[in-house]
Amino acid sequence: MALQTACASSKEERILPLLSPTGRARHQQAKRIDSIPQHYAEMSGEELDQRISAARDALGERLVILGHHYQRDEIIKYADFRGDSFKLAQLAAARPQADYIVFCGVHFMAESADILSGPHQQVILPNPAAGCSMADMANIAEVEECWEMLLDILGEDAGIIPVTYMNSAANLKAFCGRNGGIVCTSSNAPAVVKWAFSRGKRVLFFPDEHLGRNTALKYGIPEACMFVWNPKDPMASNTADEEIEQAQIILWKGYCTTHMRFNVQQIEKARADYPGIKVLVHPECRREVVEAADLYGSTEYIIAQIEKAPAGSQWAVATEINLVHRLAQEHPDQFIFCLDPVICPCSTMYRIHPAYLAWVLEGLVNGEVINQVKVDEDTVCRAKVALERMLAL
Ligand code: CIZ
Repeated sequence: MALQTACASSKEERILPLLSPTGRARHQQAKRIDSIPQHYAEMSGEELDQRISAARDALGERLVILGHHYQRDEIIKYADFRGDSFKLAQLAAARPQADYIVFCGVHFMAESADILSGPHQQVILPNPAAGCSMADMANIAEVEECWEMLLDILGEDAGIIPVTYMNSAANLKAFCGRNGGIVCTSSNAPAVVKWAFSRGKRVLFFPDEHLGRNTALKYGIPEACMFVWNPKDPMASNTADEEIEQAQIILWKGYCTTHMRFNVQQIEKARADYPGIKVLVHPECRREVVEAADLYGSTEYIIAQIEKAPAGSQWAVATEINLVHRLAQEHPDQFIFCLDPVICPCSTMYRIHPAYLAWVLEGLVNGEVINQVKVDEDTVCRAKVALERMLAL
């Protein structure tokens, strides 16, 4: 896919001001409001169903509804397409006839769809409070501060390549675009890290420490050459100059609350209860969980493994519960369960309730765009640079 990359100033800017505590506060994530007209909140499931279906019919081809794999069934049933964040953003771009892209997922995903979609398309996130706790663990002020401190410690020929996970705000993708960096997904992280090391001496990987570590280990970097950067205590890194100098990869201390729930004891129990079972986990899980599993990979990889497995296969899966339940329903000839018996759904994905979907769709029918996600032009342009580097791999 060819992306437009002529930004206002194409020059890569590496030096950024070190932000004062007030500067940091100014750059904090804007609070996203979770509000809905009372009468929608009080509607029955049947009424919401009828209203959503009627609004979809009325909007026809002008509307595309995208549903992330982690969405609940009551939402997924309305999705024209299902996928991971990146696949959905690409699908949005491939539907130019749709004026409205209603993204049933979380905020960074709607931003990515806005970046990749056409200028005539409007992206809507039914509930703006559906953020991603991991994405919110890195904000632009903290990343700029970290960058500046690393350059101070390592000097101007530090050779650091910033790599941001798809699960990050648009302004962090733009940061990578203007600092020689790149975006990765959980599917292509190994190829992205290889690309980064072909251009620089070190990688700054954010916001997921675990995806970064698991990918670096696969690439052959030992744990001793990794440094964990704590954005909540950046000054602590000032006393770690030597460790930073020796580090090949600097891992941002961020994590996915859902994938952090899985542990090795659960794997041992699954194997004891069901001898021969295959354990399939997501790379956002901790290192020891990934190492103890039979297979690991992105959401799309997990789905592909189960889709191609023969009847009678048994799987203990470590990822979001809605996806695991749906896989079990769609493959009744296989035995599939979630490795954590008491897991809750991803709480931010869960904020997309049918009441919000009905509200925004009826708004569109009445000519009102509610809860639009719009990324400013300069950010779009620079984020596309980082995305284009990834797409070229
Ligand atoms: O990017 C996504 O959609 C997520 C949350 C994970 C994955 O592995 O695809």
